[in-house]
Amino acid sequence: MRVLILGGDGYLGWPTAMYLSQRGHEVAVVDNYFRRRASTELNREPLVPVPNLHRRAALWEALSGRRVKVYIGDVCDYPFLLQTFREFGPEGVVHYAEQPAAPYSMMGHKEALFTLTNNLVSTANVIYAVKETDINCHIVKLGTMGVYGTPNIDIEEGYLEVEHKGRRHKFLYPKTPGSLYHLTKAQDGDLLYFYCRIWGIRVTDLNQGPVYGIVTDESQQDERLFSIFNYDDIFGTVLNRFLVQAVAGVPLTVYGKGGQTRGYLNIKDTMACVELSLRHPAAAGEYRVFNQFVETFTVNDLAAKVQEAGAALGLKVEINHIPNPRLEAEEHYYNPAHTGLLSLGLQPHYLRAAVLQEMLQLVMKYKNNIDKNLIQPAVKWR
Ligand code: USQ
Repeated sequence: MRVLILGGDGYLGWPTAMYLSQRGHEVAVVDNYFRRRASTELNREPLVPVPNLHRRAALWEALSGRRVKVYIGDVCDYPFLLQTFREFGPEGVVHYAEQPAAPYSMMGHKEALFTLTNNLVSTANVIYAVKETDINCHIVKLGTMGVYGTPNIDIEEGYLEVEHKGRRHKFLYPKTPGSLYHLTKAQDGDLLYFYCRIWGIRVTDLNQGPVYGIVTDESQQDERLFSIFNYDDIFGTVLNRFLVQAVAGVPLTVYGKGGQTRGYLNIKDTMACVELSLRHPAAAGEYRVFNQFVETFTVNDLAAKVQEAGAALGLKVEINHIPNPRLEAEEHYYNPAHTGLLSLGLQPHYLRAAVLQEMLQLVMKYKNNIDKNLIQPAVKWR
């Protein structure tokens, strides 16, 4: 299949490119280097420096004999995007080209407007490019579990059947996002659902939980192929941060009570979920939603696991409850469905002690790169 990956330089984009390329798909990546620029501007460099996309594609080709095409440009620039679609002719497009960090979106007016504009205009451009070039091109958009918030009832996979005054109707599941970033993921989903109904486009929205992991089978062959791995307070996700904190000897930063529960997955499972979705496309006019995670944990569970795995490696890991910079429920009910991807054949990687120890050992190799100033949260929700 010919697959165009938008946001191909990011934490998920580049490993997805290699994963699909390794499996015989014809892959092209698009990126405007926003994430790299923002990391540099905010002095939040990733743990391991990685070469630019052209160089990574050349390295990958030397290693695998497979070519990944690189387009540098902005998905919000419609003429550029349309030209890329015309040239490459994708049968599937993976849309990762959004500003992905909740704290970034809550920094201030500039970052809020950037997040809103980038995430919605990019999605609208993808929809128009598909309509203009090939209405059957399947859009796989990365969503987030965070669109649902933490309601006091079970979370279904995308839709909720409601009975009201004796009649029944199926609606999109109500959305209660907890950051502006998460709100834009609710809004881009609404946009896609609208154009599924109006133009009959094919869409899969992958409502993903926080991802952890440093390497995939493809990237572990050469550190220059690693993902952009952030552990800072803005771009780092919780478990990745805890791994680095454990190695740096900084007490783990549990926000508030630590009862916040989310659905987690290994970066290797993200790759598999995206490929499964591409191989089993949504029908014409279908807005298909999968909840993309494999197991749920509280922040306290994660901290305890990292502490235990660290102890096995001789690391003394302390856990610190610090004031929560976010506004979120710190103890709540959480029971989301996640059967769609399993029924397509996903074979989950679970967060076992050995997996944690392997990740800690890898971080230990780069211990000297850790900047301890990047760990405490600097962005508050209000
Ligand atoms: N948390 C801590 N300590 C930390 C960092 C985070 O206690 O040092 C807590 C947060 O308060 C939150 C939970 O851990 O309750 C998850 O935080 P996170 O930073 O790992 O995840 P989040 O900001 O929600 O965003 C990440 C990705 C985003 C993705 C989302 C999935 O950055 O792109 O959409 O995970 S979800 O969380 O299900 O919405």
